[in-house]
Amino acid sequence: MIYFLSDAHLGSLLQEHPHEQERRICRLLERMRQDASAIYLMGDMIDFWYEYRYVVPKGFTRFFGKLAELTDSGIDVHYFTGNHDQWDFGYLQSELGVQVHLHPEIVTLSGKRCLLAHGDGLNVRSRGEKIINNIFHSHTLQHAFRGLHPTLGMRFGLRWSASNRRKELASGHKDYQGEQQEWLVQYAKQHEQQEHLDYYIFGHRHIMLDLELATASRIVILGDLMNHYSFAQLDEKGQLQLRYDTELFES
Ligand SMILES: [Mn+2]
Repeated sequence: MIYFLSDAHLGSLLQEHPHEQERRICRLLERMRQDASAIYLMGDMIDFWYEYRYVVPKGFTRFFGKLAELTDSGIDVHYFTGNHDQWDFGYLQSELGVQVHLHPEIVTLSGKRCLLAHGDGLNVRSRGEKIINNIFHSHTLQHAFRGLHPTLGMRFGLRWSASNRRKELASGHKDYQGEQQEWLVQYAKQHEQQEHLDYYIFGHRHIMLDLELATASRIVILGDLMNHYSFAQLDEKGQLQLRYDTELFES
């Protein structure tokens, strides 16, 4: 079985019970370990990650420990960076043994062609998000940020992240907006016109969506690991299913 999960936003200032959340995610990963051939973390697992030259953000001990345990036991763990945890410069790979992916990828899994992406930066409508994305990827700015004392950098990052989330929650875009308004659906539809794929798998939106596109392909948005505790699984026959963690523990 191949599993996909995203958006834990571990360490978020808005999380009321951080250790409970982390333990729950570890239990989920431990249950997946029983039959996983690969696990894909699809972005924003950490609310604000920035790898300094000699220092990394505190926390995530159980989560990181679990990831190291998974990779040590021979399971492929893929770590797609999201818009909150893209500032990794090799630490996660060397320390945890995960394979880090900085960009969307098209891969064949269980015989199915899949586009895997966190989902940020694919907004075909908003130029604003593209501009922000370019700024965040700018080497000059990354370099400047790296020179800041971590206390300042982390304070800025965590506050930026929390205010981002508050804005999202207040904007009324929290719930599914319908095919026309959901730009990840629009992105998948546009991509289908160029190249047919079986599955489009995204995080980022914090909604659970499993939608058949007209072209006999499907888009799955994974929900999150803050409220939904949802994930997707792809079996050996190529069947993709979106589930809750309570379902996993029942089976
Ligand atoms: Mn995101």
